[in-house]
Amino acid sequence: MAQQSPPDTTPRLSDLIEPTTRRGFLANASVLSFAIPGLGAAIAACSPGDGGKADTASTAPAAAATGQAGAGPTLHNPDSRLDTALMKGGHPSSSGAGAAPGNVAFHRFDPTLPPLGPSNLKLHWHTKQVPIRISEDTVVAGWTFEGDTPGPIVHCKVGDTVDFTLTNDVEIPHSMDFHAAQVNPKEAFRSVAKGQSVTFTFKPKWAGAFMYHCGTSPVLMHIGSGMFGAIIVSPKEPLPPAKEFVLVQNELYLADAVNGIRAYDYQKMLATFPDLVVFNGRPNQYMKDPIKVKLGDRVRFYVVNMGPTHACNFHVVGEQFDTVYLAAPPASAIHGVQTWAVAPGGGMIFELLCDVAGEFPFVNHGFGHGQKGGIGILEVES
Ligand SMILES: [Cu+2]
Repeated sequence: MAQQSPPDTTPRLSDLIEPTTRRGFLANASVLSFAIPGLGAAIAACSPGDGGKADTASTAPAAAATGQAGAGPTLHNPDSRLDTALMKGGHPSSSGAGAAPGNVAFHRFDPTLPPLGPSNLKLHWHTKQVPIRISEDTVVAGWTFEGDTPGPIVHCKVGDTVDFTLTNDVEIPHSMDFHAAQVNPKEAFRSVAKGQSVTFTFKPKWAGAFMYHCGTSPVLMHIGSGMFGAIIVSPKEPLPPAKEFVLVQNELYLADAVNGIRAYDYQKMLATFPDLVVFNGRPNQYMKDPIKVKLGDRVRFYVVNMGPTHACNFHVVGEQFDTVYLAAPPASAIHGVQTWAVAPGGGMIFELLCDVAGEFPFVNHGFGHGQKGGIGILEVES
């Protein structure tokens, strides 16, 4: 496919993922900021009233097209004029999170479901580009909500009011899509440019374990670069008491390290062959630091699969789920389950009674993926 010449200052995805050029780009991107040269102007050029999206599209090959031989420029979400795919010069990669990786500390992502808050939940989040240490030897260039991947765990109940504002602090347009919401997506889930905010309100109608994510085009890139998390909606009538944990699975597709930081690799995302498959953003983190409960506890796992592409075939070695809620609890329960696949973009609730002490691995039983980091330990202490 014929490639257009890149503009003078704005990096394109196809350039950024080519190692030599990416190195050059990273060298140019100051360690003091995540600024991507030219993108500010590009966003401004794409803003509403700039003369029409057709012009923008004609000069900006959609990022996805760069990864698909023979595909022409494609608007993935033409109703959202600020979408990344419409930015002049094409789509950036997640490179540019240019802090010194040695200073980035690892932290275990706490899987504990936070307690319910007020029935009128007000959230004001910011998008941030930050380096995240996901293991001893790997720092990724994260695109995040609130500075981590996954983003914060939200916990509310059916009928609560969630009043949400997203402010975009970075050059790249972003947005928010809550799967627990029933709203007009063109309005509520629209992309916002740097310095702008979007606010919307919703009342979850159904209980369950839901995904949230950035829906800016190309969605694959934004989910694949870490912009996601879980919103847990409890039913009005509480479920039986349990130790409750949230496990978010996602795949990571990473470029080679440049200056100690690995960017997410969009071409690899398209190829769907992940480097890592992880729970709560970090490979094997609950192997080293297990999730601990007591003998006799009921454990409830809210398993939400961010994908972006593969299933989470959830299983606990040495245990059986006495209850799995396929959809809204409590009506959707099935019983006596060994393994169940949670689809990308989906969530399910898995319960077991810890009536045997020991160390129980919880895994993605699609073991090609379990082996890549989708495994942890549930430790039942007597
Ligand atoms: Cu985004």
